[in-house]
Amino acid sequence: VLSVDTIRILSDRHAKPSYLFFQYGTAGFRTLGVVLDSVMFRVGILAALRSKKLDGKTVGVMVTASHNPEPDNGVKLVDPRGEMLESAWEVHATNVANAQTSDALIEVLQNLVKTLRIDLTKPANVIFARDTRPSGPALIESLQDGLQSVGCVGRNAGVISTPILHYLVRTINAKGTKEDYGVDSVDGYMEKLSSAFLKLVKGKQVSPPLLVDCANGVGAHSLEEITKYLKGSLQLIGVNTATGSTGVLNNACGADYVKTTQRLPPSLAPYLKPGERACSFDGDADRLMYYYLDERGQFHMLDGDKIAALVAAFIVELVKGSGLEGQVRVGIVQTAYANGASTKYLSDRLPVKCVPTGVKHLHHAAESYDIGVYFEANGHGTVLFSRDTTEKLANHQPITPAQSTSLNHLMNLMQVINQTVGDALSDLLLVEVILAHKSYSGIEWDSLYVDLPNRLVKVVVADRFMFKTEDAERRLISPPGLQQKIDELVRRYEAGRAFVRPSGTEDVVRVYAEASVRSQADGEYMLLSPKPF
Ligand code: 16G
Ligand code: ZN
Repeated sequence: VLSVDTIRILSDRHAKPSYLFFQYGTAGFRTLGVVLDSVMFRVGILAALRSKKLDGKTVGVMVTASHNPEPDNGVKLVDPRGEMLESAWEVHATNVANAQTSDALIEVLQNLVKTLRIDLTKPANVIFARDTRPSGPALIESLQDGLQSVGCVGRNAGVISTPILHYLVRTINAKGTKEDYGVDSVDGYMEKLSSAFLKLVKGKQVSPPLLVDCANGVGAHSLEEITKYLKGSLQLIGVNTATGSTGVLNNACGADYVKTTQRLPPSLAPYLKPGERACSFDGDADRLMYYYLDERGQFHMLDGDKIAALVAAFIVELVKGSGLEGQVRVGIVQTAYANGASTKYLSDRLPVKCVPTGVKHLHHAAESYDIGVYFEANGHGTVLFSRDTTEKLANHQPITPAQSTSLNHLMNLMQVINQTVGDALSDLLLVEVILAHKSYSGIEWDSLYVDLPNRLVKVVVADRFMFKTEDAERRLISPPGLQQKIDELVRRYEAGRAFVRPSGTEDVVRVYAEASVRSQADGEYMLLSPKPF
């Protein structure tokens, strides 16, 4: 049974503010860091219970608010294969977080143990980490109290990026199995990525020194580490690496700034020369945005859609080159935010699926392909190789030296890619490998297709829960009549497309529009004149 007295004593020290409601959403719990104490304590308990339920497999807890402002914080659970928490448990998490008193909490927990038939005699293994936010250390202590209240010690992985935590969870659980995923340490991660990278770029001309905007977040640490392993083959120059300063995280820098403003972070302007490319991580280093200045100094963005196009085309080429065409199907997953031009480019070549926003939906859909490439336009994405495909590649007998080379490249790509979740550092290495192989500059990469001009704005409404969508968020079913109005507007514009969806992370609805001409994509938006992005 649960040691009710211990839980009560510790829970009283982490009382829930009665006026707040917490929701486990697309990004876990996320709100102001100062109100998250009770949530952290309870997530500690829940993580331990989830581990017990999964027969003692290791479960991850990541404390971060990603690209959000510095005072925000959040927490999400990571399942044993390094994936997002199973959705059924999102509801349990919400219930646990909202029990008003310690007694109410104990009751919710006891119910959970009973209905889910959790065997409390099983061990609980939890690994946890945080990003660089100032509110992090105190929140980690609350989390540890939660773990302790159910007799779980947990492993503190310190301050690391979200994708490294996902990697650690997977490696710990895969250890000693057929699906071994590497060594469960930051060094193991760096070693795995960098050694595959070095093999892939051997004898190739790699990028000149590359500026990497770390958003003043934990990605700066990853960048510093990987530099030691890259042995000068790729020079990465960190900008916005001030993780010790307050007030700078994600401030006028980082992947989200680039995507939403479609601008160069001002802090990079002194360094980036015409013709050169650079990239930005977000605050927890799971998103990556590339961009370059053309010869006239004009800014061009290479977002998640452009990364998907680059990566998918390269993988298809390698699959063909290995002699596996027809045996290994490559597919793409996007969301409604994918630029229409990218969808056209990709669907002319490959199967493309559209799913609702949120990594768990993309990841899940990508699992149905032999090799599934998924990217959100915002720069979050990765590539998944199915179990069968992994075996097929390992057992495939190439019949020519060229086939053997392609196959080797594919096997090494699998090692560079963090298959658990989007990973800015791993994606950066992946992109640089491909650019080196294709001898592409930013300009050539960009010319795979031309983005349709688009506009994304947020609109404050009285009740965003009135907005209900279907068809992977591309159409509204409520409020009644609104979709017809959108359809009428969109019909007036060439290559027009627009959708409205309620945000899962902010109290707003998002409005996206694109058309073949900039003024048209902006058109009706100007009439509405809400706040940008
Ligand atoms: C979260 C999601 C991200 C999505 C974004 C949309 C995860 C790990 N993160 O950050 O994938 O793009 O929410 O936010 O799933 P929105 O619903 O506010 O537009
Ligand atoms: Zn992030």
